[in-house]
Amino acid sequence: MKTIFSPDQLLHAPTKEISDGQLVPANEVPSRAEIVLAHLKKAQFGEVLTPNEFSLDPILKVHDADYVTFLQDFWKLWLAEGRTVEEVFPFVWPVHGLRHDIVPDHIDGKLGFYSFDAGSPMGEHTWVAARKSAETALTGAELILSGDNSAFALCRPPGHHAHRRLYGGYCFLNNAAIAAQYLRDQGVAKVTVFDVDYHHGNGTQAIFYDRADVQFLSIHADPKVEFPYYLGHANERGLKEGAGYNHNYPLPHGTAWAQWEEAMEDACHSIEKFAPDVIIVSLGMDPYENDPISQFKLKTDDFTKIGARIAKLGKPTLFVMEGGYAVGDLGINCTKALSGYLDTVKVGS
Ligand code: Q9C
Ligand code: ZN
Repeated sequence: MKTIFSPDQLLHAPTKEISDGQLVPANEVPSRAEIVLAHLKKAQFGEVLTPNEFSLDPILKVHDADYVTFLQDFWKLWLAEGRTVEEVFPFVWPVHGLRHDIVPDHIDGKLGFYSFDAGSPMGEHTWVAARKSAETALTGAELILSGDNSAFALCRPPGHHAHRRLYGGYCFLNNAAIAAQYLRDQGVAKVTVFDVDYHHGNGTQAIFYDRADVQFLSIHADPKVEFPYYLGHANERGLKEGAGYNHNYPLPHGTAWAQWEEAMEDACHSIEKFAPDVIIVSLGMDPYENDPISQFKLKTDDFTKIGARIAKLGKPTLFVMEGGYAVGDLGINCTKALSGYLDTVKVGS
């Protein structure tokens, strides 16, 4: 299995985030990607390619043009306002009853308009890194199109929380959604996005919610008690043509393998029924028992089992990295998921 990664993805390097009422050290840091890369190399997992270059078109198929322009320009606007702080945070949002139809000119108004949390630091290089991360996913999609049975897009910053016109949850561009849409536009009829990150993939769900050509399934902590709080409930089943193509598995804090696996079995049956041409896995390693921001209890070997079960679905599969913040164990957990997949595919064929 080939891995795709660009060193430019390391340029987004937040040092702190807002959480629990204070500035705390950032969780979504460059070393996450470096440790995954180091472990894949150590395991002699396969070639590591840098992403191909793409025009903005495939990104603009998923994200609104004004949002992409904001991501490209916010640093300039921040500096123009005389700000010297290197990390950019919103502090006011157009929530219930406030207007959504006029985009403010001021940087602080724009930051709140285009975000849904205060926990996603941005800086000078965030756009470059996010764009490369999306191109990493797109290159993975190209590998699948050219006949590879699987690929690993080592995306960072992650993507699954980003909506068409909103950033949040450390995510700016929805890498998995951009890859799914690209596959559709290249003639792939049916795509499944299977999200195993600890957090609900609210952005991916919202992007495909009224569509029957992209199935979305997510196993995650119950939004009643976990970020992103306002999406990810079991009764969100899709709208219009998309009705029946969205599946959420909210699970309680403390969930360990047996309960997680039960949800995965159900999800896999729905995937089999949908019979996608390609599966994209939003691969978060944060269901891990030692993850600093998660309250699930998966163990390292459980990631092997996740990969193996996905392999049994028997479809070309693009793995797209999402979360996972136990940096010390992130490399091994990720490698386990991917080798669990690959070893099972090999036995099967
Ligand atoms: N006190 C992803 O895994 N807030 N994003 C955490 C902890 C946001 C996670 C606060 C977590 C976002 C891609
Ligand atoms: Zn997560």
